[in-house]
Amino acid sequence: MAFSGDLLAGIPGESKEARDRRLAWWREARFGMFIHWGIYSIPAGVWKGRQEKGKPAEWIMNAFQIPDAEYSQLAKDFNPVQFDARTWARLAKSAGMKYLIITSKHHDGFCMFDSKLTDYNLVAATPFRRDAIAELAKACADEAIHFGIYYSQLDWHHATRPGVQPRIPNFLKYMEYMKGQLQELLTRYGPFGSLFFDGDWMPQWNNRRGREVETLCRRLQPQVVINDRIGKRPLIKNLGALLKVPQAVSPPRVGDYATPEQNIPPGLPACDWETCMTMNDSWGYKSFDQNWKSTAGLIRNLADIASKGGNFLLNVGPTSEGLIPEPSVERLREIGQWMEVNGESIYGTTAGPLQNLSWGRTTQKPGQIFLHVFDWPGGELNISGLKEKIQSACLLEDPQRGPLPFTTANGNLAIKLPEKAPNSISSVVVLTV
Ligand code: H79
Repeated sequence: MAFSGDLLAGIPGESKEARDRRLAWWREARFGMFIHWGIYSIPAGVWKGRQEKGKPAEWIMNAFQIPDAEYSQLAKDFNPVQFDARTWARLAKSAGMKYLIITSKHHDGFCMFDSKLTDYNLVAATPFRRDAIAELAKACADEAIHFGIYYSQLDWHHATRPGVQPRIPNFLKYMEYMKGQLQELLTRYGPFGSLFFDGDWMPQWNNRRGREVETLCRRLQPQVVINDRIGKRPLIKNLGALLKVPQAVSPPRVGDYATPEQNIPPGLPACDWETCMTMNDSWGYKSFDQNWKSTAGLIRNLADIASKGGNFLLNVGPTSEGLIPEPSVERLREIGQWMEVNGESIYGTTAGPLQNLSWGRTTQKPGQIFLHVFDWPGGELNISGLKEKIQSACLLEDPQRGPLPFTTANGNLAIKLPEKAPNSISSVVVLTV
């Protein structure tokens, strides 16, 4: 496809109605699992006795400037015999996650699927000899979880050295390789929910090349949802990931949705977006990183993100044995318990009518407003600024959904609450309007 003129988000020429239909499941989902898994899970952040404290585990090749000829030997030791795709898909499901995205190829260039275009893959180069992408695609289909893959266009296996901004010789040939691999993925593994590209900051990437790859992907799977890193984002969005500080979110130039990384936007974005985030400080498994976020923090992040109309893609980094670390499993189970009771305040909601609240967050659906109360006031919750006329109020934690008494006066809503918070992390009051 020839490239000309302004780039718009989504598919050029696609109607709003068609786009809304295509993204409907994704907007409804609100919560997904990210999986960073590759041969970097063997060193797990330690190389020749030295711990890498700054960069995440999947960046070890770059962190220690390991030559590809040396790094690629890790494949011979990759044998995750404990890997069970069904267990991972069920764990995501039990956490209340509706989609799952796994690394098919990270920056190191190692392919986690049975690619015919390189032997540097899980089936040809490891004693494991199984196709993890195929097994997960099947498990997700069985568990009714939307399946997606991460694909890094940055590739140190093809670059001259594992740089932050590497150069890939003969880039046109590499483009054909990438497109060939995406063709393999999009034709052999069933329907994909979404595609997560990464590495758009590399000097050789640009919007025209992004459009070219996007066009191929959409020709093969017209319904697929694609992230903004298929295009070339402005530098500031990359810096947000690096500094982990909130960055304003703006509509993608190419692709369907924006991807703040390790941060939640400060305001209310006017486009589809998804925050991806780690539970500790690394995406890939890092043996010594115990800086785990609390379950409360993660649940409040989910509510915060939903209150601004975004999705939460929460990461796990399985070990080289094929196991999701216990601290992650524990948090996912606890989030699942909260979602079991309070999920309707998250799924299918849009950004809340009230923003910048001191005590919590709000989300909404037609006819309902959800008040996510983080700091329980005890006795009474006072809210001003709601335009809607309130018909009733109750707590999602209350199985009987008994009505909470409330009064309205001068645009102020006062809801009578039990003294003690029903949930110490976030108790949700649902208002019928
Ligand atoms: O896969 C995970 C990370 O490995 C990957 N994205 C998530 C999902 C990631 N790698 N790096 N980063 C995220 C942030 C890095 C930003 C930088 Fe830059 C790229 C720092 C240096 C190069 C952009 C360009 C900011 C400064 C220059």
